[in-house]
Amino acid sequence: MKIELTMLLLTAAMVTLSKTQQCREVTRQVIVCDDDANIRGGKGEKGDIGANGKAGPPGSKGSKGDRGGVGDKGKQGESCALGAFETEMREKLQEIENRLIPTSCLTSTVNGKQTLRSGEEAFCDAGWTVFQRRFDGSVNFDLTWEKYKVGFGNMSGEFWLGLDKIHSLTAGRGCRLRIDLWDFDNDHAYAVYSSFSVEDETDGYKLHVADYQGTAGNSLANNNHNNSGMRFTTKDRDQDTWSSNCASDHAGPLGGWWYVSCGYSRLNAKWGRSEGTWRNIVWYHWKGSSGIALKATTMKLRCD
Ligand SMILES: [Ca+2]
Repeated sequence: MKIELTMLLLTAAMVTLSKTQQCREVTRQVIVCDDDANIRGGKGEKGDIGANGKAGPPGSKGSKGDRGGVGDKGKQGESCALGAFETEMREKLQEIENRLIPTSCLTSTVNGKQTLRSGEEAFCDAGWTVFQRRFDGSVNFDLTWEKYKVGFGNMSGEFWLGLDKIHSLTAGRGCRLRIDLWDFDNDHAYAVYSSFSVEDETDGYKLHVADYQGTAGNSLANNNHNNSGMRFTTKDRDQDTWSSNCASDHAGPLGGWWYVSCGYSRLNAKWGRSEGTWRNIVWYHWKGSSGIALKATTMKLRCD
C-alpha cells in the first residue's frame, strides 16, 4: 500500500557568506512513498545566493561582575620521572653538602679550621672539637674574664674558644676531654678524662672532670689539687681558694684557669721556655715536677 504523504519540505539555499545567512526561496513539494518507504520525490531547485545582509547594531556592554574569591590550593601532583630524578639528585647533593659543611666536628671528615653549618668556625681534630691551642706564644693569654667568656685568638693559630661555647657544647651531654702536651724537645704526652663538662657563667663556669687515663699524669683532678668542682678564675675575677689571685699574683701572669691554690696545671700561662720556675705552661705530673715548661698544648672535647 502506498502511503501518500504531503509534507512541507523546506528547501532553503543555505549559504554561508561571512557572518550573514539568508533564506532565498522556499518551495512546496509532494512526496510519494512506496511500502518500503523509499522516497521518490526530488529536491527542489537550489535558490540563488542571497546578498549580504546589513550588520546589526552593536550590543550594549554588560556590567562587570564581582571578582570571585581565591580558591583552595590544589594538592601537589605526583612527581613525574623527571621530578623523581631531580629529587634524587637533590638528596645526593644534600649528602655531599653534609659532608663538606658538617653540623659539628663529630660529623666532620676534615681536620683543622672550618666553618660549620651554623656559620660558626671550629677547629676539628678527628671528630674532636679543639677549644684551646698553643704552640708559638703569638697570642697573649693574660686576659680578662670577658675575653675568656667569649673567646680570643685565631683558629689558624693559637686560640681559646670561650667558656660560653665550652659550656654549650658540654651541657647535659656525655663528653670527654683530651689534653695533648709537647715540651720544647717535642716529647709528647696526653691525658684523657672520660667525663667532662663546664657549667654556665651563673655558676662561675665550674669544671667537672673525672676518670683520668693517659701518659701525662693526672694534674687536673689530683687529690691534692683537684681542679674538678672549681670555678674559673681570671686576673680580674678571683674564684680560687688561695688567699690572693692565682691568675695574677702567684708566679707571674698565669692566665685564666680553674685554679685551686693554685694547682698542678696551668695551660693558659705565659708562653715561654723556662726551667726551675712555675711561670710558664706547666703540667706538673709530666714535666712540671722538674720545673720544665711546655711548648705546645691542645685541649679538645668530644660528646658522643
Ligand atoms: Ca683567691
